[in-house]
Formats: sequence, structure tokens, C-alpha cells
Amino acid sequence: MASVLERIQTPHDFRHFTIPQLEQLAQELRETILRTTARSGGHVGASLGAVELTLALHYVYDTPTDKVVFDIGHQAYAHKLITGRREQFATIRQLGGLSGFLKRRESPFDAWEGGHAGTSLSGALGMAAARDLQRASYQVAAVIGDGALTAGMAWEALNQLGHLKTRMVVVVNDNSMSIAPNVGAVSRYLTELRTAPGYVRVKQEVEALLDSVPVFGGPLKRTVERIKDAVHHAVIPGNVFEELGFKYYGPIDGHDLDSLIPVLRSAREFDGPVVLHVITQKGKGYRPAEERPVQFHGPGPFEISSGQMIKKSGPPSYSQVFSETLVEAARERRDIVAITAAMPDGTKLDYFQSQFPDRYFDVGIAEQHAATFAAGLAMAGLRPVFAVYSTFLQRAYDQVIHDVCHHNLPVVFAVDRAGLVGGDGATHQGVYDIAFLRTVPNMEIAMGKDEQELRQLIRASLDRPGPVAVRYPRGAGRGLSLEEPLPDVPWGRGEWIHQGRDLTLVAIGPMVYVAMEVRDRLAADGYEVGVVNARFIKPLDVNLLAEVAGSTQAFMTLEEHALAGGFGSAIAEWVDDAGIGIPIRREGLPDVFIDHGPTDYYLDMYGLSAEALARKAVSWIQELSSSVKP
Ligand SMILES: Cc1ncc(C[n+]2csc(CCOP(=O)(O)OP(=O)(O)O)c2C)c(N)n1
Repeated sequence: MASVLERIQTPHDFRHFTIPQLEQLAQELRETILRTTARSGGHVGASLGAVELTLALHYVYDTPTDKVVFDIGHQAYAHKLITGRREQFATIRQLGGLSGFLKRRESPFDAWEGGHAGTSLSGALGMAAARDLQRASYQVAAVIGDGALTAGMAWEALNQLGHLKTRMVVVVNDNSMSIAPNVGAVSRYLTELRTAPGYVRVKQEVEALLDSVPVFGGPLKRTVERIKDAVHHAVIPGNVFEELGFKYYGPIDGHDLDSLIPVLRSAREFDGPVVLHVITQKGKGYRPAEERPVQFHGPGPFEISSGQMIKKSGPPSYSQVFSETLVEAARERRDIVAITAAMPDGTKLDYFQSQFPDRYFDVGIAEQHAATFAAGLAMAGLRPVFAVYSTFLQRAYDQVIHDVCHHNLPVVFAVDRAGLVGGDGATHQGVYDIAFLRTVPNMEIAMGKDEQELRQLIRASLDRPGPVAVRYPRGAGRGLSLEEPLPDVPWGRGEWIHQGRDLTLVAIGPMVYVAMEVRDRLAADGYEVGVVNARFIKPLDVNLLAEVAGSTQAFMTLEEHALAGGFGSAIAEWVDDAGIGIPIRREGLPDVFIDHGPTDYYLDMYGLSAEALARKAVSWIQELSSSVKP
């Protein structure tokens, strides 16, 4: 059969299609998504699950004039393929290629862009409110997953939407999965709605019947209203969405275009806010993804025929080392509890869960709540460890300040994916946390140079009297033996690895190894370059730094973090405040959002590879010596 997809440049090209033609298009979209993600990885499950929903939305809505806002944007591969990006689709998540999320600069059909969960409703409501003020007439729909609907922000938007009562459709794409199975009362509630399919029909039938009863005002009218209300509550105890002021349609089979399209049409026409509850299956149409939705949420390359991951074997990841260390500690101490915000797999806390199910909490996509919940646990005498990606900790900033640090509570933030993250790109880079955490009183911040030091720092952080952030990068460690006993490193101490008269590289995290490589390169040319593994960003090991400053001409700081407010800034502030008077240069990431692509590529581009740093170090050493007066 001739390809339909190849003829689609924009949704305009299929708005006249019959349902069988749309079904063929859906099939081709699935095949294309699978072919591409099998080669380069990506968000397979969510995108396969949203194919029909995406087609129905573009079929019914006059995009891009109407605004369709996708939450996170990881489910929008079909959307990309039917909005002019089919030919570039094979480049998704790769350097210079399409983003794995939505990007306004890629297409006018990308009404919104993000990467963090729960922002779609607020963004869409902003557009709807602007439309009303500007007396425009476009329609707005937002697509939010049941996982993202556990985010507090989503409910803040529903609160306002139910109040403003403007025209907007909230499509709840319910596949009962976050990355892991969705948890919590909201998820349970959606399941209740989902498993009461008679609800809508029965309710509508009874209401229609009562509406047909002639009512002669006053008391009889009130009685009829009361009966309606009773029917409503008898079939299912209340519908939260209706009680918040929405018209609720659902549950609808999100893979059945025959039902989706007419319901979407009437939702679009409704003069007020609508919640359209759509049931989909994550990974739909590809058996391995349907059966293993967690693994197929965001896999690397895989073999299509077997569904096997094509994994390069390598040393354990930092996340794994963190989790194993925490489990070891938790066997010795009953006060340790672990928290994740919907990332049991990514943070590897699933291992902790298997060992201590009662001491493990998945709070949903609710980082703000997680931080304050941790504060409560700590206030009541426990030792909470909140494992969270650096990028998602951004959302809990006020809670970190106001609820944890202000009370000086012993909460450990295990800050995963600290540094560049690769394929997820700009919205997910973990390069701001040093800057936003180090300004907060009582907070201590540490980062080891490798997985051995991560183990040591996690163990030590559990004995601190106040809040601690222990950072570690994405990906595999260096493959050091984890059987060896941990070195006893006093808290707050850096490590002076090499002395060097000409220049000393003061580095944090795995950049220490880059510093050592730079030193070796320059040693071959006769330069004496020192290396310090700072380990602590706050408080800085100022005694060590003062000693090092006495033995070297200058400091060069190295970090895989934004230069603005980062580790180097902390050292420069100290150099200035303490009147040390040593020249200092800071190497790190510039003040721009860094797109998706290999970490090594960006490190090189921003002059943080060993080669680039060696060049800069030599030219600076030469500058310093030429400015020395004879
Ligand atoms: C604030 C925030 N925390 C965590 C994540 C990581 N994350 C990406 S997708 C996802 C699950 C989303 O579930 P849902 O909204 O139901 O969409 P689905 O993938 O099931 O289609 C999570 C937790 C995120 N993107 N943003």
C-alpha cells in the first residue's frame, strides 16, 4: 500500500481523511517512531500511546491557529512527524537534530515547550486568558498525563481554570503509568473513574429523563435538582472535576478514533472548561513496550524484533552506587528513609524499595512536596534522603530554603544527573544547582571525584546535623572497585593531589580527573601544574586553599556547571574576601541554555576538555610569567 505519511506535511493534509485512512496513518506513525527510536533511543512508550490522540487533536483542532499544548513533550513524536518534521525525524535527540521535546523554534505547531512535568495547564490557561482579553477566537487544548497530573502546579491551574470558566479543554491522557506505575490518591481516583464506564452514560440518561419532566418552578424544580445530584453521587461518589466547575467527558478509549473524534469535537465547541478523560496504553502497538512500560519509557537503542536493549556493558552508574550505599547504611540504621518524586528507576531507589518497602516513599511528580515532606520526617527524628535529579530539584527551591534549611534539618539531597545530561537537552541540564543551593544558609554541598568518594560522602552526609546536598553525575562511574573499605575522609576536607608552582587546577567532581590529565600533558612540556580535588563547595576547605595559594602562581577552577554563581565563583569570592591576592580564572559553562547532544561535545565546545584546558593553561602560564617583573 502506498504510504500515507509521506504525503503529510501539515495536519491540513489529513483533515479530510476517513477513519480507515487515519488508522493507516496511525500505523505508519507507529512504525516510523519504532524504527527511529530503536536506532537512537528516546521516549518510546509515551509516544506510541499517544498516536491516535495526537491525530484526533490535529483533526479536530485548527492547528496551529488553535493551540494544542503537550505536557512535558515526550509523547509528541507523532506530532512532530505530522507537522513538517518527518524528514529530520531520524535526527531526534542527536547533536544538531530535532529536540526530544517540543521546541517553538522547530515549528509553529509547537505551541509550548518544556520538559518538566505539570506545566501545560498553566501555560495553556495563560493563552486562553490572553485570547479572551484580546477578543481572539482560537481554541486551546492541553494534553496532560495522569503522572503529570500529580504535580501541584497542574492543580493550581485547574483551580484557576474552574474559577475563570473560560473555554479550554484539558485532555487527561491516562495510561495509569508515570515512568513507573503511577501512585497516589489522584491516580487511584482516575482508576475509579476509568473502571466505572457506566457512570457517564447512566448519569446522562437520568439527567436527560429529568430534564424532560415538566417543572413548574419553585419546590418541584429544587426537588428535581436534588434528584440529579443524588444520581450523580450514587453512581460514583462525586466527580472532582465536575465539582471544580468542569464539564467531564469520559472515560473514552484513546485508541478508538471513532469515539475520540466526535467527543473531541463537542469538547472543543463547549463554552467553558472541559476535562476529557482519555484512556490509553503506554507502548500501544508494540508488544515489548506494552509489556515492559517502565523499561520502554526512555530506553537507549533496542532490537525491534526481540525488544532486547542493545546495552554496552560498563561499570555501575553513579545512581546505582548511590542506591547500594544507601541500602548498606539503611541496614545499619533504622532512621534512614528514602524519597523519590516518581523516579524509582532513574534514581535506582527501586532497590531501596525492594529492601525496605516501609521506609520508601514515591510521592509522585511532586518535588516541592517531597522537600517539605522530608522536612517533616526530619523534624520528627528520621533521616530522610531525597534522591532527585538536579534539574527537578529546581522546582523545590522555596521548600529547600523555607522548610529544610531555615529549620536546619538533617535532610540529605542526593542530587543525581548533576552536570550535562546529553539527549534530554536544555530543559534537563543539571548545571544550576550549585548556584541556587550555595546561597542558602545551613546548606552544605559536596561532590566526589568518582564513585568511591560518592559512597564516602553519602555515608558521611547521614551524620551531618543539617541539610546536605551530595551531587553526582549521570551515567557510569569510573569502574573503581566498590569492595574496598571507604577511606576515612574528614568532612569538609579537600584533597591536594599534586603540588604545582606554575598553576594549580582546583576542580570539583569528575573534572578532577580532567585536571590530572591536563597536568600530565603539561608536565611533559616542563610545566609544574598542581591539582586540588575540592570535594566541598560549601563550606570550602579554606585552610587547604590558603595553603595551596602559598605554593602556586595562580588558580584555575574547573566545573561542569554554569560559571555564574558556581563553584569557581565561590572560590573567587573567598579569594577576594580573604584578601589572598592570587590570580584566578574560572572554567565552566557559559550563560546560555545548552541543547541536546553528547556531553563530550559540549565540554570540548566550551573549552572544558583536557586538550582545550591544556592550551588555556599554557597560554595563561606564559602570560603570568611575562608579567612578572625581573
Ligand atoms: C518536574 C518533573 N519531574 C520528573 C520528570 C521526569 N518524568 C518525565 S516523564 C515522567 C512521567 C510522566 O507521566 P505521564 O504524565 O503520565 O505521561 P506518560 O509518560 O505516562 O505518557 C516523569 C516522571 C519531569 N519530566 N518533570
